[in-house]
Amino acid sequence: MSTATMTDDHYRTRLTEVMEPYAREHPTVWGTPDDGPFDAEELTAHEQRGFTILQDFIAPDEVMTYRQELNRLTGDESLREDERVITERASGEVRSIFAVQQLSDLIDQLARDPRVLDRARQLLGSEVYLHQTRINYMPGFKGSGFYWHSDFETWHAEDGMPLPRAVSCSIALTPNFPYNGGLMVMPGSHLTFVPSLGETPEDNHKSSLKEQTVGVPSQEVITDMAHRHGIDQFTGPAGSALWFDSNIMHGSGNNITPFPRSNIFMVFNSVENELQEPFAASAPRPDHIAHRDAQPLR
Ligand code: 6CS
Ligand code: FE
Repeated sequence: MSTATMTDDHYRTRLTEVMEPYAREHPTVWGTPDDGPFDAEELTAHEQRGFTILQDFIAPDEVMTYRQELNRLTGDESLREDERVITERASGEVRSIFAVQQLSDLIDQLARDPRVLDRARQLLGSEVYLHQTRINYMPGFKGSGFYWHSDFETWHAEDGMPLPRAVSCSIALTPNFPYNGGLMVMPGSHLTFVPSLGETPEDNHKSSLKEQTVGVPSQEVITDMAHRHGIDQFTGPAGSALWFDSNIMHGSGNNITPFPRSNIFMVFNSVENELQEPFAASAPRPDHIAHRDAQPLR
């Protein structure tokens, strides 16, 4: 029996010298076809590709309800100074709202909806809790994107997430076109962990959520991965859902079109993977970015 403990650092990153990417040690799919709505073929595809797109995941009337909820939240001036609201550097428009289930009962219920919760439990093979939720607005004309990154690299380094046993569900509330800042993913890239160079600055989250510069892979690594894996894009009508592994390499471009690209992101973590001390940062990030109480979501 190995003496490995949850605090062992299986995914060292934010190093002082270059370390080559290496194979992920842990599964992508932790559950079985009997554990939830995904069948054996879908689970195999998710294990290999690192993401799954479900068209018509929520109905058009539900989309309208959540769109109205987003408008209510962006229209609520009292929220502007709330630490959960991140604004665009250039325009000052709302870029993201974190821990949005605390601000919206509708979104709190969506995270507990069996269509969502049963799939998260199946992929992670356990009870789950919300590690992070956010709404990305990606407004028209001035929406700025997110450079290539692995979410898990940040969640491991800055939040103390031990293993890549977390999954994100992104639900499109506006049509995701190829040209309005749609999420790009490298299929299969989740099977490689890319250690990054450079220590985490104090209070990094105060800048990284506007533009991430620490923890991002080198251009050489991105070039190699893009050639090996290719790049897919999450496009589809409002109501589509993208389930993607915590370690998949992804990013999005700017949005200079008039068409906003608004999504709800819900990040589920296994209750068996609860946050420890950050593996590469001096202090944990605030709870609204990385929830630290791993009570099973019901
Ligand atoms: O740092 C984070 O937790 C957030 N940053 C990005 C770019 N994606 C994942 C996550 O929402
Ligand atoms: Fe991300």
